[in-house]
Amino acid sequence: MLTPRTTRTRDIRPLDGLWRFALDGEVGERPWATRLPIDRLVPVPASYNDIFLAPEIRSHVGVVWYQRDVHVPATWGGQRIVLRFDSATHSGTAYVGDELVVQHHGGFTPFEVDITEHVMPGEVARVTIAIDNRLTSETIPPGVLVTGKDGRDQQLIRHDFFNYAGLARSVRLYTTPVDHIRDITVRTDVVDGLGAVHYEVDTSAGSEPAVELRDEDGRLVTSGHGTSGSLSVPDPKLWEPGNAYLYDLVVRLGEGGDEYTLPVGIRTVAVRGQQFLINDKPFYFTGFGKHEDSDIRGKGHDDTLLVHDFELMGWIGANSFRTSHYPYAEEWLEYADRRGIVVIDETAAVGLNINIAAGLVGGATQRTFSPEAMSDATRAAHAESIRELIQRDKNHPSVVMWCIANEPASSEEGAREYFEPLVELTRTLDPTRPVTFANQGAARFDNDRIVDLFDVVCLNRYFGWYEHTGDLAAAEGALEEELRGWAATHDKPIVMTEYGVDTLAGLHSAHPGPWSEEYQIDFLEMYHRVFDRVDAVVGEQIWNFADFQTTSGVFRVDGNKKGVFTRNRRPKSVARALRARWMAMVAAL
Ligand code: GCB
Repeated sequence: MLTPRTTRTRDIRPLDGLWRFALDGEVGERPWATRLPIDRLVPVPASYNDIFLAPEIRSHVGVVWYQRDVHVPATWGGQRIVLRFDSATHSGTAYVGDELVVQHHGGFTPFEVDITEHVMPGEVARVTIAIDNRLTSETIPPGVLVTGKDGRDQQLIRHDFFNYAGLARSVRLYTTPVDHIRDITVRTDVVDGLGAVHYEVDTSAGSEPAVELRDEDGRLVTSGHGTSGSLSVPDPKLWEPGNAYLYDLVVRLGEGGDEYTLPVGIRTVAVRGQQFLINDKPFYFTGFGKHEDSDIRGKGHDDTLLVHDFELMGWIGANSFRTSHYPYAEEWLEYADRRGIVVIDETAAVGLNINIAAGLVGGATQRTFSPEAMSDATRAAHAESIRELIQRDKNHPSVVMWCIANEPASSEEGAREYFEPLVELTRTLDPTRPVTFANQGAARFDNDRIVDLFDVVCLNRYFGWYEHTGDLAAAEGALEEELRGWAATHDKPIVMTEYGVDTLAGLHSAHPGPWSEEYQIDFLEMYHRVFDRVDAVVGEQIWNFADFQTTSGVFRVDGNKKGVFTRNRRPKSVARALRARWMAMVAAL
């Protein structure tokens, strides 16, 4: 499945804007077959939750309906017409007119359907989609549905971010010729200074494509023929962190046939001993775990926020981020490709651990990997989420590693049996990128059961916050002991993919204690001292780039406040200290 682009042979009609909107209980039997009332409109792209004031919308559990009419251009006759949703969180069932045309599960990856038979160029078509936000043990991320004493459905989630839902990314109609390019896969390599672009083209009718590689000035570098092949690039300009270079791979099906242009960055990624190599050079990750999250929009994609977040990352000296805890809108990767920002790309498999709370506050534990919790059905959904992530993101040079889960119960019985086939699947789908998962504190170097299956040790640690709260001296000892333990037992690079403290912007203290801006500074300084003493540490990604919304609870005051920036992107005091460290690292390169 290719990202929709306009080319000589392809056109796009965006369906973003205001759609009619209703909760399931507000409509009759077959809402797609009627016109929904126009008294409530919802913007797309946006999560619907925070837009309206009615609590029954914000905390709705179940199905909502989106609908709009679209004029199919009269000029589109003879073309193949495709309806594409960049995401529907967490599952979508779409109708065109009275017909069900596509269903999709998984809230963070795209789906599309050929609707040529369902629409008439020059006429108006009615597009309706039912979106279900419910999470169960058979979805990724998993959740639990319970019925409250008042008879209402309640959604329990196992992750620390608000369960935003709806059409948070773009919706489009687009065309291709009938005989069209279905997919392109590229892999790049550099051998003895010679670049190689290996390509595979999947076409609908088996026609022979012609391919051209053009440089950033549009000059032809080299060309080839056929559904697969290798293009040699003498003196390649490499895609490098902080210094991106993108070629264009132009694919054509014969004279006047379908045409598609794919940006291609030539680079290599490898893990050697305790080093992470990009283009054969040791790479040190600086940056953040992020969220797609902002006021009012929830997880709604917004190019303004995208560009501003990259500006802030550039200002502070971040060279990377992790798409915690789900695949982000593809615009994030396209922009990272252009800006030379390195991405650890994560599935939505967050919360495969039913004992985290018990671990923090004490209490009875149960088996996570069992038919009652994370079962074979969970794993099947997890496998699908890996397939869809790699299918969508395989061609992005910015993506240097797949992260297939966040904080699973990796020290528990059953973890290995659960993960082994998933790691194998990931490697089969993409043999070129390292694979990792983000490890949770209860799974240490001496009791984790799965790390050896992976290439890089990614650790999420909160010494000084959830443990040794307020005692940075004790936290420093514990952190160093753990890092040295991992380094001694595993010949793999270590990236700290989470470390951070809730910090209330504006709270200052001469006795730097938790929640104050001073404590955030001292906490990060301490971690950085330790990282600098342990050679196997090849990266630091702070939790979190910005404050973000969560479910209400005694642990959270209007969301998680571990941001280096506030939710509306104002820097906390720590930002300058961080900038000084990361800029000095850039200067030393
Ligand atoms: C974690 C999770 C992240 C949370 C964070 C926290 O370990 O991976 O989703 O938001 O801790 O702040 O507790």
